[in-house]
This record gives sequence, structure tokens and C-alpha cells, in this order.
Amino acid sequence: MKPHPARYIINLVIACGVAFSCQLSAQKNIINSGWQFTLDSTKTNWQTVTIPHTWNQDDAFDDEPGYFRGVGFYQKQVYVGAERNDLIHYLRFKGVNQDANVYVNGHFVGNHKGGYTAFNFNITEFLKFGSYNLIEVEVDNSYNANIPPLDIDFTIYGGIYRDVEWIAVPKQHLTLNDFASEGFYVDYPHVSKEKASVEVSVLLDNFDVTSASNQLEISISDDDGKIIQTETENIKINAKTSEKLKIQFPDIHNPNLWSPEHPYLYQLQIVLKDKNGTILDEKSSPIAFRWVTVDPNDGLFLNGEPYKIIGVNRHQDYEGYGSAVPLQLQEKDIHLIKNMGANVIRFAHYPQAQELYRLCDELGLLVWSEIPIVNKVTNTREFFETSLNMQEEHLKQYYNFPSVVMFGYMNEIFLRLVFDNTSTHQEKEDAKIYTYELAKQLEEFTRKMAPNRLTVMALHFNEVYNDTKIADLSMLIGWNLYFGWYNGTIPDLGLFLDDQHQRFPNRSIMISEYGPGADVNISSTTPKKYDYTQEYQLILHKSYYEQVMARDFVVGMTAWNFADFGSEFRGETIPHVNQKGLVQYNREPKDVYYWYKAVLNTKEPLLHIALNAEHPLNLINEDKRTVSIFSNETKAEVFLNGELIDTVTFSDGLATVDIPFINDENELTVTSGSQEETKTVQVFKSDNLKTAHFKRLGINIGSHFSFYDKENNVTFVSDRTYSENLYGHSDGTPYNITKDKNQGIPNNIKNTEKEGVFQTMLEGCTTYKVDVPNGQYQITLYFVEPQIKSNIEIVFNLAAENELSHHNPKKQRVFEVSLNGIVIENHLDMANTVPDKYGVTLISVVNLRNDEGLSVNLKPIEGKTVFSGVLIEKKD
Ligand code: GCB
Repeated sequence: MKPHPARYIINLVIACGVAFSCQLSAQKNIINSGWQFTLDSTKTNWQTVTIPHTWNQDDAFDDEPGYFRGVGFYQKQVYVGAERNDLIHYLRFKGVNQDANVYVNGHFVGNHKGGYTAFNFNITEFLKFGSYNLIEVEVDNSYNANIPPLDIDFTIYGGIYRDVEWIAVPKQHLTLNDFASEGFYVDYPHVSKEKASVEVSVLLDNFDVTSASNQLEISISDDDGKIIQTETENIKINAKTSEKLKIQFPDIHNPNLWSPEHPYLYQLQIVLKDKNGTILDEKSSPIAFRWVTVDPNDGLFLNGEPYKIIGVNRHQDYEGYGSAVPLQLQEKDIHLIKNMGANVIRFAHYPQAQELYRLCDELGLLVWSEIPIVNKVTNTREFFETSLNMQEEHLKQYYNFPSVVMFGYMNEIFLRLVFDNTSTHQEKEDAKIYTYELAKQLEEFTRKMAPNRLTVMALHFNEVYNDTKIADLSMLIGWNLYFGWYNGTIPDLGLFLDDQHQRFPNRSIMISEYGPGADVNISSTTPKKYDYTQEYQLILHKSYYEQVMARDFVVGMTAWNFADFGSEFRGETIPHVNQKGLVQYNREPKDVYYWYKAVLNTKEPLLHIALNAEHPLNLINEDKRTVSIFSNETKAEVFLNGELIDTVTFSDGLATVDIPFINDENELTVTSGSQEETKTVQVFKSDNLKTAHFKRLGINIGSHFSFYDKENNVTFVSDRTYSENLYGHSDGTPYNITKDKNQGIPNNIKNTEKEGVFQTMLEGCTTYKVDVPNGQYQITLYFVEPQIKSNIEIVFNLAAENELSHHNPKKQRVFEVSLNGIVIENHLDMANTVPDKYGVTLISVVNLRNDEGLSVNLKPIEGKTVFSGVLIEKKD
């Protein structure tokens, strides 16, 4: 059986953890448990926490704008036995966001800046042996102009959110002092189908006051664990010095090449022994033979063959956990991504847990890895130094993962500049120069440090990258393109790509981000840009895929984003969350995930009915409903309530079928070969509401989409103009903050989770009628004052910037509300009576008689009325 690298590490920890019997050898303990934590600067009110930990997993999602960005204090006592006083002790922090000061027994040990790379501190001189030792860590996640990232669309969760390790090593060991690398670097001077060569550079430290004669044994084994090559070196390391060794292996003939389809890994084993042959230190790493090149006309080549890369971006946070996500859950992400059929991951916008890169090696996923220099740069020496230091840590810590084929360092670095209304022309010109300068330094540094990787940079849709020539620096350019969302239309993608290719024929390009927001609770038969429907998400992704596949010169595409992720300032239909995921924040797939799987994963059979069986379906005056089915088969049969109603043929993974649902529970079954999927869905179907079976109806006023409200288990249907025996408005227009936006207002609505109802509304509606039968009803009306008080909240709606500046922040409205002539609120003035963006509900019980139906009347007193939704529930 092939040695599993993760298993190897665990074995090492256990073997050495037992009573520290192997005193001379390296030991590693994970010290995550039993930390004391407080946000109190008086260092009181401690609570016991386990790492991974963040203090923002709740406050970044509540109704209060903002989240705590400041200092958190951690402390822990660790016992160090007297017998360990001959070892060198390091603390390794794998991820602390973002500025950390570490103290041992009251002594300052060191500071680390940057929340996404690991750091090691040698703490030996501060330890008391045979005694408890106090470890204290002060962590600061405040905005810091000298630490990237500065300004971003993701939450900067504070805390010690990755493992903390205590590493004790003999006096001679593989260095732990080289930017927290593993102390060795694997290079492949030559790789081809015929032969491959490996070269390993090892950095050894001798902390002893005398010189040491050691032996280094390095071997390579195949994936059956059979050793195929071994090199041994005798070395003398002088007292208190470090030594660098380069070991060149002879060629391996006819190597097994690595690719996503065939992720063949060899294993490298490094053993350091003393002169008696006792093991001092051991390290291992998978190695793989593959080569990647890009060509401006023909795209990417993997092992000499054209290879289109299709995959996703990934952020590391997770619903309920913030950034402190158990590793097992994170690893599930990588499996989900692989199972979707993706062959590439961009770990955006920062280095993520190393264990995930290891999984990419094993499962076969190409990786783009980058540091978080996002949206803007500060022109200070500190910022430049921190950036270069961060890139050095990144390159050194992630160097040995064979899956990593691209190293990046900047994302949309001129975004702020383009939308900056306060700086002068000269200041902006200066910003272009110093930003270019930093990019150039990082590019040169990356090429020098990682000569066998592609350098990459992601740009946003703007000519400034071409004008400044920053787009000519890296070997591969990733364009973050949101045509059909923030700007333009979906087909603009192809036009843009062709234009860039023609104007810059020597550049290799890919699409590093694309995708619209989508909410599984929002649906429409007439999907539109910016409506958060799953239907629009599918249309956009499918078209982008087709446009990329049609162009050989495009290297590939990585969807934004694999999963919904936390972005505190956002106020979309799920507030504080960027909803562009292919899966939800809890990783439940959206429909589009299955569509990708149908197209990309040809190995596992797939059949998926794009219909959420948990949501009651309302068909108002609608005979049939078109349903999408995804499959990697060619044909399928569709049954409704046991009867065959259609046979469909799939094209690009998709078939649609018109289903004549009945007013009841419906069983929809699709079969293809050995596969079958059934969905049972409750349907309320009516072309006349005045029927005895009317029970309840929610209406999403001012909106073309329906919204499923979990709280009430009701689907609020889309709005319409009034027609007899049904429902609708007689006047008013949908309120949209920008002209091509269908979301209404992009804000968290306080006091509710029904953003899908509140955010969209009619403005200027005076009469709304619902022709329900006579009886007693509970009527709930939903309102919110849409007046925008702050522009800051929607800075990421790039297209909206200019329009927003014309918005009148003082606008107010006052109106009277009556139900069938009875006034229930005579002076509704939300701007002056409730907090900003507060969801107001008015609830009344009414008796409707004489076939009059329900009539909601809104009489303006000042300004125009607004009306977001109504829920009508029959009482008798
Ligand atoms: C981008 C950014 C990314 C954002 C994304 C969005 O271009 O690179 O950080 O989250 O757009 O959703 O707006």
C-alpha cells in the first residue's frame, strides 16, 4: 500500500509523543486544545476555546453593521519535561489573522504579519524545563494600511484559525527557520515522457556548540511504496551554522506522469541521522512528474498535450464557523470540487490550508495559489516589505506541492483606483506607478524563486491594466469578468476575449472569475440579470462555458466561487454573504453544481432534476412548468405521477421538459439506463383564486421572481398586474436602485430573514387586489423604507457606483394603509420611526364578504408609497 503522506505525519507524532522515549528525534505535537481566550483588554473574562478559533463567526452575520476588528488575547500553559531540555523548541502557527505577537513566559518572542501563511518561532531560550510554560498570543485583525489585504470582498475573521504545533527537534535538523518552509525544496530539472530528474535542496541547521557529522539519506519510492532510488550524503556541519545541500538523483526512465486524470505520485523521503545512525529528523513529500506550458494561441499544455482548465475559486470559510473550519470539512470541499469534474482550483485570494494542497496532489487538481494583495496597494516601505515577505513565505511553504502550477500575487489591483472619486489625477497617476513597481518586484521575485511555475495575476474589466502595461508582467493573465452581472451582457464575454486576443497576441489569458449571485430560495420562469435566481445562474455559467470552449486560445476558466462565502458588508438576498457559489455556504449544491458535474464528470453517472422538492410550487394561471434536468447520459424518460409524459435528449448536459403538474402532491420521476431520480413536490395550481381549496398565498410584490420563505414554509409568488379572479397591482413600478438591477435594494433588512420579499417592492402602488373567496383571513403586509443612507454598502456593485451618487439620500415617504376600506395604519413613516432598512410588518385579521376579495389601499401623504409583499392566510 502506498504510504499516505498525512498518515505518515500522524504516525510520527504518535510514535514520538509516547512518553518522549525517542528523545533524540524530532517531535511534533498539535497544541490546539485548552486555550484561554478573551477580547477584553484588561485580560479578564477568559473563556476556554479550541483552535481553530475565530471571534467573528457570529458578529460578521448579525444585523449590526461591521464586525469586531481589534485585538484578541490567547494564552495556554504547556508542560515541558526536564528530559526535553536538550532539544530545540519551535512554535509553529499555521494561520493567525492577521498580526500576531507571541510571548513565552512573559518574554516577547516575535511578531508576524499576514493572516494566511504559517510562521515558526524558536522559543527554546524562553522555556523552563520540568515546568509549565505560559504561551501568550496577541492577535490583531484591525485594518492595517501596511498589511495586505487592505480592502476586500471577504470577511477578515480574526483569530488563531489554523493549527498550532509545538515542534521539538534535536540540535541538528532540517531548518525550521526558512520562512516556515519544510526545510527542503524539490526541483525537477528535466521532465519528459521518456525521463525525469529530481533535485532536492536541503537546509540543515546545527544548533550545537560543536560541529556535527551527520548522514542524509534521501529516497524516492513509487506509489506501491517500493524504493526506486536512494542517495546518501555524509556531511559535517560546523558549530552554530547552517548548511545547504543539493542532491541530484539520476534520471528516472519512462516516469509515470501526473495529471488530474492520472494523479500518480512518487514519494520522497528525507532522513537525517547522526554518526551512530540514530534518526534525528525525517520529512517526506509526494513528488510528481508533469510539465505545464502556455501558448497565447493554443492555450495551456499539460505534459505536452492541449489541456483546457475548468474549475473553481475557493474561499476558506464555512457557514457557522467563519474561518475556523475543521480540516475534515475543508477536505470535503476538495472532494466536492473534484467530483464536480473540475481540474483546477484557484485558492483565492490567499494561501489556504496546506493539507488541501496535498489533497489536490493526491486527487489530481491543478492549483493556482496567490497572496492577498487585492484592490489596492499602500505606497509605504512597510507595505512593500510585508508583501515581498508574504510572497517568500508563500513560495517557500507551498513550493513542494506538485499540484501547484501557478503562483500569483495580485488581484484586481486597480479596482479602488478606478472607483476613487476623492484622489487627484496626479495621485492616481502616482498610484499606477508605485503599484506597477510592486507588481514588477513581485513578478521578478516569483520567477526567480519558483522558476518552474507560471506566474499569474488577476485583473478586472478595465483598460487601466493594458494602459499601465501591468498586464504584460505575468506569464498568464486571469481576467475576472462579470459580463451579464456587474456590466454588459453574457455574450459580451466572447467579444471581449476576441478583442484582447487580437490586441495582445502575445498574452496567454484565462477567465479567473465569473458568475452571478444565486439563492436556492429564489426562482423565476423569466430569469434576468441581477435577480439571484438559480435559473439565471445556470444560463450564465452554461454560456460562459460554451464561449470558452469555442476558443482554443483561452487557457480556461475558474468560476467565482465554489461556495458562497462571508463578506460582511454585503446585503444581498442572504445578507453578509457573497452568493456567487456553485454550492451554498453550508456546501449544499445549487443546481448549477450538478450541471457542471453533468458536463465535466464523465466517470460517475448523473441525473438531477432541477427542482427543489422542499419548496411548495405555485402555478397561478400556468398550465405547465418547464423543468430542467441535468445528465451525462444521452436520453431520459420523464414520468409524472406514474405516467410517461416525455422522452428527452440531453445536449451539453441539459434537457428541459414542460410538466403538466396537478393541484396536489406530484411525483416527478426521471429515468435513464440504471439511473433514476424522483422528486415529490406539493403544487398549488389555480387559474381562479376564488375556490374552496384556497388556503394561503404569499406574493412577492414588485418582483418577477418567487421566494421560498423557510420560516413560514411558503413560496411567495412573483408579482403581476391585476386580472379578475387572480391578484395583482393596478399601478406602481418596481423599485430598483439601479436601472438594470432586479434586486430592489441591496441591503441587509434588519429584523428578518425575508430579504427575498422585502428587498424588492413596488413604488407608487395605491391599489393591490387579491381575489380570494369570502372568509376570515390573517393578512401580513411587508414594508421597508428603501432610502439609501450609505453608499459604502454596495461598493462591489461596480456598475452601480455612478448611479448611486445621484440618489437622494433624504428621500422620505409617508402613507396610509387600509384593507378593504378599513385604515390599519394612518401615517406609516418608516424613515422616521424605525431604524435604517428595518423590515416592518403589519398584521390584521379581516373578514371578507360579498365576494369583494382583498383590497390593499396605500394612500400617499408625502412621497410615493412602497409595498414589498403580502401573505394571506385563511383562518376558517
Ligand atoms: C471580484 C473579486 C472578488 C469578489 C468578486 C465579486 O472580481 O476578485 O474578490 O468577491 O469580484 O463577487 O464581486
